[in-house]
Amino acid sequence: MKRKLKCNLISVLVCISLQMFSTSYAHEIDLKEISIKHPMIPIFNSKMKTATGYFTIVNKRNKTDELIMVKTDFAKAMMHLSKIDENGIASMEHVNKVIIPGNSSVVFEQGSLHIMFTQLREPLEEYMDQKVTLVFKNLGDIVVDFQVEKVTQEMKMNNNHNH
Ligand SMILES: [Cu+2]
Repeated sequence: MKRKLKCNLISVLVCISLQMFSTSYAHEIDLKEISIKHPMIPIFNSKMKTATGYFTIVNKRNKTDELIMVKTDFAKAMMHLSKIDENGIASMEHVNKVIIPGNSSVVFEQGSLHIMFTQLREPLEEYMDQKVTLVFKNLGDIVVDFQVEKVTQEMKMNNNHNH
């Protein structure tokens, strides 16, 4: 009897640690109210003075929420929206908040919404995750590990990030 109990306890512990591992590996936050999918920061070289952050927010509630601020220790962070005008000129503007309607998702991606990181404290390095706090009006602060990923030449050429 005693022995069986011990075995069960061990399998529960193994199960918990496996779950913890898979969560951190996936770089994904899945809460009851919200999911943050594939948070990543692409890097091209080690001399970058600015960087961008991409991810997807899935609002699982019926209620609208708003992303009202982004904070980090490694850089100054703000939300930007990239646009291309009728002459094909790319520009971006600062946005104070991003509305996430209930039961829908908002994608931060290249050429659209993104987090702009400036005044980097130290160079970003591949596999060195960076913590970013997303501040929601209703849900409050959610700390997310952004995966720093080296990107291909192709993506670099498409990256028209003019400041
Ligand atoms: Cu920007």
